[in-house]
Amino acid sequence: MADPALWFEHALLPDGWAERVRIETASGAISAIAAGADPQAGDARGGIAAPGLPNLHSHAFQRAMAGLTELRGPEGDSFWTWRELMYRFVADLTPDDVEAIAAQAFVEMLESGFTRVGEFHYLHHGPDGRPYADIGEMAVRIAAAAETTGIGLTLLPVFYAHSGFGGAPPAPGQRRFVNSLEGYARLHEASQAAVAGLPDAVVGVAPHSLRAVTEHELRAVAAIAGPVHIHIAEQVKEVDDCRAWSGARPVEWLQDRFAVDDRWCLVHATHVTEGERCRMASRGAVAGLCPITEANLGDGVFPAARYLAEGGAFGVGSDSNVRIDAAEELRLLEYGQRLTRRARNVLAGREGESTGGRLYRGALVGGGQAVGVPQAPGLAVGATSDIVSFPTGHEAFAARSGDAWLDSRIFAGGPVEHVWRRGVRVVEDGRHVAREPVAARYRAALAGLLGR
Ligand code: NGQ
Ligand code: ZN
Repeated sequence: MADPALWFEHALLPDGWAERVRIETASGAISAIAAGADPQAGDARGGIAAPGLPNLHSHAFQRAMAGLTELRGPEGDSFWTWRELMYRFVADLTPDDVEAIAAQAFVEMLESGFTRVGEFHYLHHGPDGRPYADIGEMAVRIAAAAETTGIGLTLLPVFYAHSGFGGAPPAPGQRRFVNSLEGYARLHEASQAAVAGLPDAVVGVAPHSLRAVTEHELRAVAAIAGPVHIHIAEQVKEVDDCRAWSGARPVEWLQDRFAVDDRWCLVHATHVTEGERCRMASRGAVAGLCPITEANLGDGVFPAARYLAEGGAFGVGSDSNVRIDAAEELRLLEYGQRLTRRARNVLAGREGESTGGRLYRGALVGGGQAVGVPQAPGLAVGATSDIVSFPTGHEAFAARSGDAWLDSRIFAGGPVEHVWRRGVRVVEDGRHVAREPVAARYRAALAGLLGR
């Protein structure tokens, strides 16, 4: 069925920027693109259009603890002390809470220009560790939040079984995450059922980390179809523990045993050697970078300059959702490189290339690959009609053109104007159409949760 057409003053197409672009959508996909076109009566209009970005890695529930872990503890605050706080927070969450929090997170993602989320979903069971009557109860809630907000969902049900390398038994704080392989098969089936009502959902698999799975379990999980996402080499301690256990570093261990190809998304991969990095790039795996969370948790800095120069695929994710902002993820990705290398325009590939343009197109293509929805570096016929526009009238975009619009969006605070998902406008003038009821439900959930 044809939807109302969209008309933009400017639009990013795969081969560059075009003016006066009219886009038709049918059944959620772009069916025609005409440049140099006049708007027609009834067309929705916007300023500068580009495809929405995929958010390749999120734990939606963590949005509710954003800002609550910035208090200095007794000593040595770290990723691991943060994780203890996160485990305490997770202990009480109900399915209603999870749905309310996820909807709020998804609203904020859409408002920042993310149009699809890879939800790395591991909070499966009740507080005592027993599955809900429907083992996919929490997946149903994530799907409901996606439906409420309109965001595209790539659901990545997580397999989690151990607390450390070599199959160590899970810790009490992890009991809500844990499944046997048999349980996981049921959970995976239930996850597919949970998203069946969404028009373009994708289901992949997510072995949580090499800390949480054995080789045997990883083989079984990776044998299931769809994108494979795994946390890897995020913390130095994780690398050290992996070496103590196996003699190899995490990425190396994985690459020696699995064909880590374009099906795989290596989330963080912060601490890699040159050899590991080159192998990632040449086999086509996506580096799932989450610069805001990686900064917040004190992870370290991924060697993005060298990796991109080697042609490595990457995308960005909002991970802990401590702050949800697609442009800020890209900005911080570049700024981490600038700060450590004491240089500018590090991730642009060649003289004359815009850094923002390189980052935006790279995150579109690599992110799309990771979430199982291949994506061109611009709006293209056949692609889902997931579109973000920026307002030409805003000062941040004044007297600019082409990739300088993306640079102004990413580095200079240029805001989002509208967002369409499958051709339907879900964000108008920077605000999600369901922001009020979603936020009201979120506030009520948090009042209950933190008052409990
Ligand atoms: C998670 N988050 O699963 O939420 C993890 C922390 C872990 C990040 N790695 C827990 N950023 O890795 O064990
Ligand atoms: Zn994560």
